[in-house]
Amino acid sequence: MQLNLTQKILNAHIEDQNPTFATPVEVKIDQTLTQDATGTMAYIQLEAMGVDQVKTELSVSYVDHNTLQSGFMNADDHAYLQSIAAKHGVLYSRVGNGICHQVHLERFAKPGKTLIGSDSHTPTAGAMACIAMGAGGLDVAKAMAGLPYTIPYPQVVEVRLEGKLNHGVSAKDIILELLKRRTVKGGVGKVFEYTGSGVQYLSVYQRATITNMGAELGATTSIFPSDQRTLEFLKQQKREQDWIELAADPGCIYDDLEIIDLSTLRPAVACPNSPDAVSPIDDLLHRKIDQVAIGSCTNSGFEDLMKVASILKGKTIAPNVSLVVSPGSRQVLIKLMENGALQTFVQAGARILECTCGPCIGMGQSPKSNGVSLRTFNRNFYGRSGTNSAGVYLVSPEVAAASAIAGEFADPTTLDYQDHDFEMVDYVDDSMILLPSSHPEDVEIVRGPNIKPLPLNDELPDSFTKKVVIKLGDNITTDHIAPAGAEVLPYRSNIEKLSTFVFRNNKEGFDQICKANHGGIIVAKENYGQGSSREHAALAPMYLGIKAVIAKSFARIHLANLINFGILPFTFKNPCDYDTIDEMDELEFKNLKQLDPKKTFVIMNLTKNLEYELTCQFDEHDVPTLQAGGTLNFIRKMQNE
Ligand code: MIC
Ligand code: SF4
Repeated sequence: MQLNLTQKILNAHIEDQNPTFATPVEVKIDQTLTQDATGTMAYIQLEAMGVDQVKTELSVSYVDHNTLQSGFMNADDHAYLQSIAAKHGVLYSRVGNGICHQVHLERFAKPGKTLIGSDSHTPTAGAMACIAMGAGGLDVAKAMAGLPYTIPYPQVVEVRLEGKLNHGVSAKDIILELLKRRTVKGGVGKVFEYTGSGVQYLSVYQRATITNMGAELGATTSIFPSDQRTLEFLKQQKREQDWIELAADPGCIYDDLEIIDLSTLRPAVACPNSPDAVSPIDDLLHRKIDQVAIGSCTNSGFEDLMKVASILKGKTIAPNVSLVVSPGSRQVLIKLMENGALQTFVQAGARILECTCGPCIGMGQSPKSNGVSLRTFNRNFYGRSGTNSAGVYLVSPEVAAASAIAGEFADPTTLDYQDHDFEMVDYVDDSMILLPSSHPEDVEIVRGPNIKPLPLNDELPDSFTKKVVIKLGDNITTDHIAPAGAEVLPYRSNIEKLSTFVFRNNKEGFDQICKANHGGIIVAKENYGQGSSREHAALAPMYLGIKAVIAKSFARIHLANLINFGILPFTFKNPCDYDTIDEMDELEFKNLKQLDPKKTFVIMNLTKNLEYELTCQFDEHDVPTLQAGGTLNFIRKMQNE
């Protein structure tokens, strides 16, 4: 049978050889990655599972998110992560070595492999023809313990790229075009597989921008074939031995088709506050800007930064603009130092930040009040930059650089600069990647006071009555649920403290409301939990006593996280029921010991005396987990039995 590339790799990693759309399949995982903001929880959970040495081919722990170290908290996390990696057979990419997705793409991703990471942009590695998916930390811990990762078998959308990008138009503009067409919820349950004559003109770095931001479609992942461009990249990384040719079989079938003629694209901009609010640059030209931030796992590779340097060369940024640049990896930074590009940045007036996520996750560089910030990043969700009143616009590195000089939205297609053929020899440097200990038994785990024990949920009772503690709209992001930023991120290993920030931009004092009402129920519209993979967006509400979320639909990773932490996810059978619920209505859930996901689940709104029919967003094999109060409780229960 002719298979597309996604089916080829997935089917080689699952038992069921005739899976149908949406049926749960267990995928064998070859590689895992974690980052520090989600990694501490993942490793605490790995410890709780009693695993000595990881069972994967490769597991890497990166430190790239929380690097401000104001206070002891970040440093406590780093020390814990370094010791736990040494003990359990995990490679450790030290702080400063680069952003996890960038480093993983450069140093470790291999065609044909499966990878899960406790970060939603793990699909970046799909640029290297692997099936790379974001997951909650607990699922990554399970994969490290040798257990498969369960996903609903996806539909595969062929994205056929035709033609060639014009000068000044970027890979970022391709993914923004797709976001415009498909929206932030258009990719749920789907893999976007890139084909067509246009693929050969895109380097691995350009492909990585596209697969990275495929996460914003809500997609399971995105993937490119492994071809001569892949080999070229692997040669630059001195690992051509990892190359195999890999593509879809000719004549294979896809579930859906999207055609993009690259030669017709213009530079694009995602306007506040959603990556799918896409407009052509032409609609924004000459509007004044205040800040430009270049970097993040989307656009911080060698080529992107060389294009930026080429645009900035000999120029100075406009007086009204603050420009920051964060290179994606230390080896890229070293190369930029050697070839003079770094000097160009500094001479132009840029401030050079660490090779970390930095402003992308609100770790500094918040714009001024009502500021206009152009960022080469992937997310512009409300509040994420740290300034709620600011407007964050997502753009390509070319638009960012051109606009930094002009002081207003500017069109790079009219500028003369080098946009390809950058010299990329001898830039591999793994000296900040630590190998695990050869004497793991001697390694002491370092547990500073910021590493708190993981809170556990109670068993699910047979019935409960709880109030609706918050009623929300569409596309609620994990940045709404469990915000990030410099003030909050230090508490990722301290759920009690973290829970005080839940929904702080939606409802002041949400944690107190939950406490006063002994927990509660969350009600929302479409695509609840979009964005990050952070399981904290389930864990912190669980800690506050949230028992169920009733929404019109869910984002994939967050749904899995809710189940993992024993929070019941339901959708409305009749979506209009949403309109009849108000905050503080009392909902009654009964017969949870007989939970049958194939049947409609009926609850009562006691306040309004109304009955609602709900559809379970879990299947039979999730029921014991939910009844036990989450995956860890369930594993413990099994171990005791
Ligand atoms: C993000 O981009 O939102 C993050 C921060 O990288 C998250 C992970 C986290 O919250 O730690 C993600 O994308 O999963
Ligand atoms: Fe880091 Fe931003 Fe990428 Fe998330 S999206 S991994 S915060 S650079």
